[in-house]
Amino acid sequence: DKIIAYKLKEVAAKKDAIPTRLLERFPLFKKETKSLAEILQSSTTGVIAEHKRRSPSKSVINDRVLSHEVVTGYEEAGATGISILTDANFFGGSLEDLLVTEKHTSIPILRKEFIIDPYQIYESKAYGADAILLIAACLSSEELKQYSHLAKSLNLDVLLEIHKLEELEKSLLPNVDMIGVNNRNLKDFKVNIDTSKKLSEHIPDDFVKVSESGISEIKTISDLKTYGFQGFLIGENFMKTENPGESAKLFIS
Ligand code: IGP
Repeated sequence: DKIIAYKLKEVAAKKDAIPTRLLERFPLFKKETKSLAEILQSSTTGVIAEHKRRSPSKSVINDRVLSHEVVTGYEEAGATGISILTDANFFGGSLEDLLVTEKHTSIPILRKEFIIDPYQIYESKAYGADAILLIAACLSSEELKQYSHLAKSLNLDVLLEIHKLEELEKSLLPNVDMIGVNNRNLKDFKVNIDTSKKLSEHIPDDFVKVSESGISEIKTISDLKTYGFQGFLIGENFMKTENPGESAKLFIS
C-alpha cells in the first residue's frame, strides 16, 4: 500500500514531464518485440535472470556491479530472459537500466515495476521492454483486463503475478501470456517454494507457468518442472555475488 501510494505520485509527476504522446515518439516504441512466453516454451533452462540492486526485505543486495556487465553476463550464462527492476525508491533501479539492457542484449526483457497506471505500459514500450509484469494484488479485475489488453495491443507479453488462489480467478484473461506465482509472502517476506507447487494445479495449461523468488538451487528447478513450470525468476541468488553473470553461468550449466 505504501508502494502504491508512492507510485501514484511518481506517475503523476512523470506524466507532466513526458506525456504519453511523446513516449509514443521514442525510437524504441517501434522496436519489434520478442515474446518471452514463446521463448520460455521452447527453452530447456527457462531462467529469467533479474537485475536487482536492493529490496525492501534485504535492503542492499549489490550496489557495486554495473548493469551492462550484469546483463551481458546473464545472456552469456544462457538465461532465457532478463528481468529489470526499474523502481528506484525500493529497489534501486531505473529506466536507464532498461535502456542499457536493451542496448546490450538480444534476449527478451521483462520490465519489473509496480504498474498502477496505463502510462507505465507506454513507458515500458518506449524504453525497450518486451514484456511487463502486472501484479494481481495491486489491481482490480477491470484494471487487469484493461492493462493486459493495452499491453497486447503494443505487442508486449504479460506476466501476471499471483500469491494466492483467490487472485487467480481474476487473472485468467485472454491477453495474459504467463502466470507467475510469487513464492515470497508480501507481508513478512518469507519465501516458500510450496506456494508454486500448491497453485500450479489450478493454472490452466494455456498459460506459461513461472515460479518467482527464493530459488537458489538447481534441484528446485527440476522439481518445479514436474509441476509444469517453464519459467524461473531468479534475482538475489545471482545479484548477491561479486559477479552475477558468472554465478548465473555456474547455476545454469
Ligand atoms: C526475484 P529473488 O528472491 O530471486 O530475488 O526474487 C523476483 O521474483 C522478485 O524480485 C519479485 C519482485 C516482484 C520484485 C517478484 N515479484 C514484484 C518486485 C515486484
